[in-house]
Amino acid sequence: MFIDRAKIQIKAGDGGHGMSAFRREKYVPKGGPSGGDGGRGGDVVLVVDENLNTLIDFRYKRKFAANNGVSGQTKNMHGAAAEPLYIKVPPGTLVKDEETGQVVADLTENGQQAVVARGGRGGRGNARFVNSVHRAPTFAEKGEPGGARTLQLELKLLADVGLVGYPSVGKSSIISRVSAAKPEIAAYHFTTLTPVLGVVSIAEGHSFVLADIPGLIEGAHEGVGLGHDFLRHVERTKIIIHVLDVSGMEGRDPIEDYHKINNELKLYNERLAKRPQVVAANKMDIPEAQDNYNKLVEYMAKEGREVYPVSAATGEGLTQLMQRVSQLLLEYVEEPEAEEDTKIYEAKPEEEFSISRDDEGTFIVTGKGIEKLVAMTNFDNDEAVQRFQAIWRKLGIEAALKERGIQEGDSVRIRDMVFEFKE
Ligand SMILES: Nc1nc2c(ncn2[C@@H]2O[C@H](COP(=O)(O)OP(=O)(O)OP(=O)(O)O)[C@@H](O)[C@H]2O)c(=O)[nH]1
Ligand SMILES: [Mg+2]
Repeated sequence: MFIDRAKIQIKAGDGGHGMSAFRREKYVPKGGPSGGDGGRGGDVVLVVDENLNTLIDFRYKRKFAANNGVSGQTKNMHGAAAEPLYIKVPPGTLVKDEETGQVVADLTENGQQAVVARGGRGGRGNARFVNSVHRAPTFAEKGEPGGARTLQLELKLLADVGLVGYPSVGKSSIISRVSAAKPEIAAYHFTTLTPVLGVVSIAEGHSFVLADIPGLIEGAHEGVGLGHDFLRHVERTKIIIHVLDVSGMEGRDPIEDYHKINNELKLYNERLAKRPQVVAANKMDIPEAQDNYNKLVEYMAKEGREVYPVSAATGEGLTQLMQRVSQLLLEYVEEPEAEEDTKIYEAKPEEEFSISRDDEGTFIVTGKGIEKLVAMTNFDNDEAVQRFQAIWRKLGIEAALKERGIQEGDSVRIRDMVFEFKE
């Protein structure tokens, strides 16, 4: 089965902790502060590898974590930064944030990269907190936690050509004739449940990727049948082969089918309806087909569409059809991609804090800046706590809490830290 969606959990590395240390010098009882900074945590980076064409590997490995930065050392030695963790994805992978649904990256070109989680900054060592007032700070910052999120990966098949048509017109029979793909073929509708890709070789160095998708029926654009899920696979193809059953063995009129299917394409996406299309009149080996074919040729001449008589049963006409399609591909001029398709979305700027209360009356402070400060503060050290309080006042959190009526002794929670409010 073709897997084209995957969910992965990623975690960038935490920053290394800053060190708190003092120089030891002869004759100097307490030398200057000399704790080094921690190194940056590793980023998590997605990178396109053109040798991949499915997301199947993510079925077996779903969690990825980059290494943490190394902690700072004594003698002002900084900890090493961690290497980024690269995760390979196939071209055509659309990446969304699971929680917000926001598009994080649209990866199409070989080698293209997207940083999907940033490593945490290294904590600063105590040497960095020296100022005119504090000559010998004893505290250091902890490393910033690395970003973590769940990503939804979605692969739109990068097929050049799509086989489109009613169920049972012979789409799978055609792909199995012209490529090495071996999809199931049967006389009932919706035999094909997921798209199948095949490589069609025309001549040495000339090949294209053909996609066989489940049959479409009326209402497909709004989810009737199976087609809707797969129309997005056709979105990125350059040419459509519209397969019609001209044998009439199912009692339908091929010209009517043609209009119904094109209407579905149009309702799904106007651009899809404008894609170059060639008509394959299939099942020509059946005697009744000839009559319908003649009518079809006459009709399509007016429509300005090329029609190719083929039989997937005997193989007749398929070489000509594939050669023509290959020719059209060479002539194909890329449509300019809609701008939003290629944009890499930047993370939101850090928002302010907000205050809420839970059922027990605990004040809950949320906000990226303050949460980061809590994560990076070593609360075992009095000086670090003092620094925390100074920033906390500067951010206006204390004033905001008072405005909300906080009393001495009330609880305040930030992330997993709970403390008692004191003036
Ligand atoms: N006589 C004849 N039968 C054909 C030809 N092409 C396909 N068939 C038969 O038509 C039936 C449907 O063929 P499929 O290739 O499964 O059709 P499909 O369009 O892929 O159908 P779905 O996957 O259900 O959308 C099968 O019984 C095939 O053997 C042909 O050229 N001649
Ligand atoms: Mg099929």
